[in-house]
Amino acid sequence: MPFSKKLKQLLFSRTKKTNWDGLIEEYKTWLPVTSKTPIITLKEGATPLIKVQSISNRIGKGVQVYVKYDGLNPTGSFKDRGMTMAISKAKENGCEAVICASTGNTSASAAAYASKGDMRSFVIIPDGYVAQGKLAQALVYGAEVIAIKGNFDKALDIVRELSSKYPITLVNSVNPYRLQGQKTAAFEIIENLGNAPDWLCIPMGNAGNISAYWMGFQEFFQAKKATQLPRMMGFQASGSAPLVEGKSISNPETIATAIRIGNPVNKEKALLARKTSNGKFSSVTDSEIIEAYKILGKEEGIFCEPASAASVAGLLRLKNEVPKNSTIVCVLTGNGLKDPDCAIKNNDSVFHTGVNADINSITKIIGF
Ligand code: AN7
Repeated sequence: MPFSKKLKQLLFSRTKKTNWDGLIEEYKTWLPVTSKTPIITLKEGATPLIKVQSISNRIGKGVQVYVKYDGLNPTGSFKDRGMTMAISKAKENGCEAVICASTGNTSASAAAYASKGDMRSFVIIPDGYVAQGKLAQALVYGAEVIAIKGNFDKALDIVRELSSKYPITLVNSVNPYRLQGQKTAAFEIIENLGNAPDWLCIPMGNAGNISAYWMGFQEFFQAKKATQLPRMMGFQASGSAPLVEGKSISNPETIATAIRIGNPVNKEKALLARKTSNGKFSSVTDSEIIEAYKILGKEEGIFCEPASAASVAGLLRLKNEVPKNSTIVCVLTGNGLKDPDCAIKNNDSVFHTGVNADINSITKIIGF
């Protein structure tokens, strides 16, 4: 090859891609995007699957438990997977403003991606029931925040009506692009494990995520990228368990405010996932949630939010039903930093305050 050509090649060849470019770029062929879709991304996805020995040990029987730590997405929750899709499609369709109802995480994610895509965002939240970190995010990302005297279910009714009457795109999980983006978490799990797990344990609020995972597992199974399908094990907080009880709850209550939802919009999809996967829905108490939350923090160094710990609490509750030598994945949907109030109230650590700033006082506390 002549030197000039070689030089040209060197100068103009594309640099090797070593960076993760976000889940739409990675899974394009599996998603409803075209070359015309503007990809609005914060490089979400590719979150770690972490073995949690302390949970495996509590179950025994040669069982291996992993957590899919989706709290490591750009805004700290799994919502980013769905939001990159929903906002990219909204942008493609010429939308200028988006709206959602939210227990917190959806609002943070919608606000961030809307800003990235140069759109306005409006978020309706239940006044006083959104964790501080999530509220802080929505405000910093530039959303217009509307806190209502009513719960999430009421807020969702309102945004559904608004978006049907006015030119504003709804980005709750009734938006089908949300579930499309979220299904990629199942793809990543299969790629990491080399197959689907035996059980997938997941918290449920509106039940969008469990429906999305089931879609993802089925698609990879049909494409022969996995030789089995997991049982879909969905968990709700006992004070907020419409899918377990089989009826809407008008005043849902739980410490896990993210899943304080009484009338899940994706109910039918979730029930189908349970049926076709031979899955099971159960409830866990707030104290079981906090117990799992603490174990993950102090024995694994993993800080998740209370709603996420419901997946591990649920697995521990169903311990006796876990098959020998099985592989289980629990989904940790959100980061613990989202809810600092819960963290400070619920831990077993010793916190010495007002300590004199001298070495003797501190030496004494440490116990030398
Ligand atoms: C941490 O942000 O509904 O069953 O408005 O934030 O798909 O609803 C949050 C839900 C689990 C439940 N874990 O997921 C909202 C919202 C965390 C969450 C769920 C949520 P879905």
